[in-house]
Amino acid sequence: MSVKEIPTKPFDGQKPGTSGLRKRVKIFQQEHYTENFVQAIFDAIPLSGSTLVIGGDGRFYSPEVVQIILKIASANDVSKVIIGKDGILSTPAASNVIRKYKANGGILLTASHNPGGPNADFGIKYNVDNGGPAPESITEKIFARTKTISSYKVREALPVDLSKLGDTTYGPLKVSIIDSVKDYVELLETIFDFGLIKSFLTSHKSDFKVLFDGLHGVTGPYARAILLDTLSLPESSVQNCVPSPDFGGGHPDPNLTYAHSLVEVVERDKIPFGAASDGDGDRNMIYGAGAFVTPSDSVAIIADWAEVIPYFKKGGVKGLARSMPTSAAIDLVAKAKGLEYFEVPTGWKFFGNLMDAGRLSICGEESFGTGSDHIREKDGLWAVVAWLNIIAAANEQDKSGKLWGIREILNKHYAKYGRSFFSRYDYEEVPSEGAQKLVDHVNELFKSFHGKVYTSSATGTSFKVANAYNFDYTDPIDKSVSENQGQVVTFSDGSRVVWRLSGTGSQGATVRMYVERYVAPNAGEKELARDTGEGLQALIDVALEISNLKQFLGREQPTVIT
Ligand code: VG1
Ligand code: CO
Repeated sequence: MSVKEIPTKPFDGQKPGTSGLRKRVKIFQQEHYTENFVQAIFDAIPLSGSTLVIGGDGRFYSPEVVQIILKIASANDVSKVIIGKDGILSTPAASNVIRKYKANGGILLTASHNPGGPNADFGIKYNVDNGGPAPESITEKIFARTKTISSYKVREALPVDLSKLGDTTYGPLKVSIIDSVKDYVELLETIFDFGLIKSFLTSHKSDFKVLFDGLHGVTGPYARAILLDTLSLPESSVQNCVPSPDFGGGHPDPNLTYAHSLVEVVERDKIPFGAASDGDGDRNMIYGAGAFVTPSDSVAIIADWAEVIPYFKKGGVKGLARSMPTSAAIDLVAKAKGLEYFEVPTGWKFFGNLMDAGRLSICGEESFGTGSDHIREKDGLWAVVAWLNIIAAANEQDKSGKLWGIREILNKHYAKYGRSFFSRYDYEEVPSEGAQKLVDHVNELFKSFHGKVYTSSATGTSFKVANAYNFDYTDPIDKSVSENQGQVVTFSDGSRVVWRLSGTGSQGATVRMYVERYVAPNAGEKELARDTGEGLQALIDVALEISNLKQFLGREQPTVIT
């Protein structure tokens, strides 16, 4: 079993985006393509003698890629790999395994919420020893290496049977196949008050039903273990919880558009608590009958209620954070509690340094990502159980017998802090040229923007520009700088519009437009309870008009509205 050196040539475009390298499966299947990228990881990061974790969402082409990684890892003198059974580990579970077993890093095979299957997407992401996504300094090194690579190393041995738990070898490489779910469930048991949640759910079997939709992604087995085995909920509390390599042909993204399987059943059966997660298990949507929680509100509410969660009660809350486009709802909680808070660029990798430095406990992104410093990835099921914990605690606190559900928690929050109406318009897979023209146009406007007044023709509401800038970020811990992370316009009433190009698409360009308008608690119940689309209509009109977006992108309507 000698090491062979295989000659190769660089491929264009192996640049990891917001969250790893994501391309069509067909691209990864080209001869040498996957091998090049994996070897570039080993060339960019010293991993000889190290322990690596391998896992993923089980999407189409994953089993083949696990065997490719074994060949290359073995030839590059990696000493041990820990693999989730059948190559499966949700993204949060992989982060936990890296931390728990003190591995040097991990390779995650996922394209998250992007569809899977032979004609859809695959992805490879490298995580570092804190369990989080590699920072830009490392992904840039990997990308640089992909541009000069001329050969990769392999050692051929018999393929490892990924379905058999236990220890084996691949040449000199030690291989350990572990249960995909067990460590993760044990982790959540140290965080939440499962006793309280269980007793609440058991005593409200008839008036507080729960429905979790795995969207055929990786979370199915995790959700079953937590909701059915640990919390004793009935089988009818989960749906689409058998992971499939093409996610049942669907788009495993928990939002109101793609998670319609959940929305329909929740509304039809009037289910008070519904939730869904994405393909790799790091995203979540909380949605009960007539009550949708925006991710920006969700993280603010979890932060506000943190002390009912044993993990935070014991360890305290060190600081809060959100990605730049996320609404400022969490900032208000931080101010009220006297906590430090941060605004970082889009992508979970920007939270890691703050957590490692002990300055951040709870954070989130508007893109249905919520999490804490228990690991270094966002965590879909963590957020679901956090909400159950909060609801159980709210019911325990209120002795009047009133039933607290999602709506009651939301209303209480708005009455105390006001409400940040928030929406995101996505224009997916538009021509890259049009997207660039839009960016250039907005930059041009920025030069003479201050003080300009824009009026929505539909509603007559006016907005006066207060500030306009490109968002640049300097990491408070390592001082690394990330420039041009989105174009921001703020208005004198505190409203805000952001335009950003996505870094996770696999084809063309995707433009995201984020709009936010704050309404103070004294605006009254009626104003606070308005429909999101209605509350934001005037601002959206103005945002579309000033950016000339429809003309540049050639699209009348966004692909997705969240
Ligand atoms: C999107 C989201 C971002 C998220 C990223 C990865 O990135 O906007 O908030 O961190 O996806 O999520 P972009 O660059 O396309 O806007 V996941 O669930 O794909 O790991
Ligand atoms: Co994901």
